[in-house]
Amino acid sequence: MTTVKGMIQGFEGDRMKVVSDYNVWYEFPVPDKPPVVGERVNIVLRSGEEPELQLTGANPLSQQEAAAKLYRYDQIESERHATAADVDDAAIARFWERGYMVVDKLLGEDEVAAALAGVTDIVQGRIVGPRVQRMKNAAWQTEEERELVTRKLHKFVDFSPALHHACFHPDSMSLLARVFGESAKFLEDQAILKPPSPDAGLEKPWHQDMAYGNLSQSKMVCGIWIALDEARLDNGCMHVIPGSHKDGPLPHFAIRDWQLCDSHVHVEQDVAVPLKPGGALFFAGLLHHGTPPNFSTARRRALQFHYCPESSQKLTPQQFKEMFTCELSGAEC
Ligand SMILES: O=C(O)CCC(=O)C(=O)O
Repeated sequence: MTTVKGMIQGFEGDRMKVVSDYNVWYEFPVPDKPPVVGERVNIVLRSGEEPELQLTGANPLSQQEAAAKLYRYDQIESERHATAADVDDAAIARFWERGYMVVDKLLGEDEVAAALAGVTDIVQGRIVGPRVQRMKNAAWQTEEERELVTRKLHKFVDFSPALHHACFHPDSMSLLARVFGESAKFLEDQAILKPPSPDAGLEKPWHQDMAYGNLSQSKMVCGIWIALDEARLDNGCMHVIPGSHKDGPLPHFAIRDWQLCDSHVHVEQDVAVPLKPGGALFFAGLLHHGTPPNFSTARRRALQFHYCPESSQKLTPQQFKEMFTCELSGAEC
């Protein structure tokens, strides 16, 4: 018999989705007294038998507690490049040193407006095809309510010319080629909306992007996070730990999300990266980063694209386990 820890990830009808610290997904029937999303659970595995779920009753850190304990708001990024054209070779070397760089104006005003129109059309169902992630049991009557329950969009670049343009922007592609020393291969598109609503504008806990299966590559992935609204300290702008990509891959755990263990995060080194609309954070796929909840009344819509060097290969499941889960290392949180 083995017992693996995990968390309640969400509900679908009368089933509950649970993800383990080994990054394996399970489904269980919802009990009479349903647990809360984020509750830590034990999954008991016996050979030849169905997995058994043990509820622990342990409440996850609240959004307020996470915002207060796991982020600081007094260290603000000051190294900034006005445009992509201002990134010289020293800045590329600095990217590899710190694991990120800021370009204050990657997209111009018209490009931001067109991207926002694309995002809104997907949220409101006027563009059909991309994946849309909403709150569980979300209901809405107005367009505004529909937006407030929508958290994430992905797989949209082939459905919106404006979003395709933002993803394959010539300035981004040439900057990525200089960062990688070879041409960039596109991996993934997302829009993360973090609405001003207590249920949907949740924290994205500290993590390394390459710990997510679709970004687990043999060479360093680079993300570009582009603010479409102003991303501020109070509405969940990006936070990073400079240089943390050099710590290498670390085990992730199913706590409030698939994330680094809270106690493994060097919160004292946290640097916040506020951005104006069109501003971008380029960051290495192993950089520790996260975003606190949106407690403001302002929207915080952002695009996030990931790329890797053309010659990179996807990690095997075994390599992924060794690098990013506690299954083989026995790491604990
Ligand atoms: O936009 C956010 O709130 C977090 C984005 C992020 O770090 C991610 O989804 O990997």
